[in-house]
Amino acid sequence: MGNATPLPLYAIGLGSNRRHARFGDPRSVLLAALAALESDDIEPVDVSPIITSDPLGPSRRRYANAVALVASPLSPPDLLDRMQQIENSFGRRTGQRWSARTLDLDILLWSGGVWSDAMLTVPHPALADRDFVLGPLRAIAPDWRHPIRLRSIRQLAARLVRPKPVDRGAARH
Ligand code: PH2
Ligand code: MG
Ligand code: MG
Repeated sequence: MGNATPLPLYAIGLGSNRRHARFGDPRSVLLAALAALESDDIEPVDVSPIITSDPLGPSRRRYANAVALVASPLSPPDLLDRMQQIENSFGRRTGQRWSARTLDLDILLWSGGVWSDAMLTVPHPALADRDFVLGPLRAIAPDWRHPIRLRSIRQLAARLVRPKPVDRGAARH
């Protein structure tokens, strides 16, 4: 195969708020996860800075979060499958939604646009509401256009920092 057709591009969100016995603190977990992602058919293109963020939801531990851009011929379900294998190899326990986790890998965006089935929705449905996602994503893909919101990541990030009056509770009907 020649390289005339560009490979699909994915933005992957990484999160951790638990130490790993071998890799160490959440930041080190993310670095180890990035190394684990790289393979014959997953090529890292760019990685954001790693940030720390307050937990959204019931967990009390702070998170390390980052976003990676990867090029891969895998379909969204096949990439998800690989990411879940990596989560499991890092000791992720399933079942408790939003509990403290050693490693969470989410498909955020796909250059193919929209994917929706029983297992997977791309873009990630909460992408535009989370600054621990939009911040790192803006650092590496500010001009990527959200295929449903029809706004760039830069625009979505700016909107989150300065909510429009209509977004505030008092203005809701
Ligand atoms: N992930 C969650 C729930 N809450 N909070 C932060 N700060 N970062 C996360 O990655 C995160 C969260 C569920 O995946
Ligand atoms: Mg997840
Ligand atoms: Mg998640």
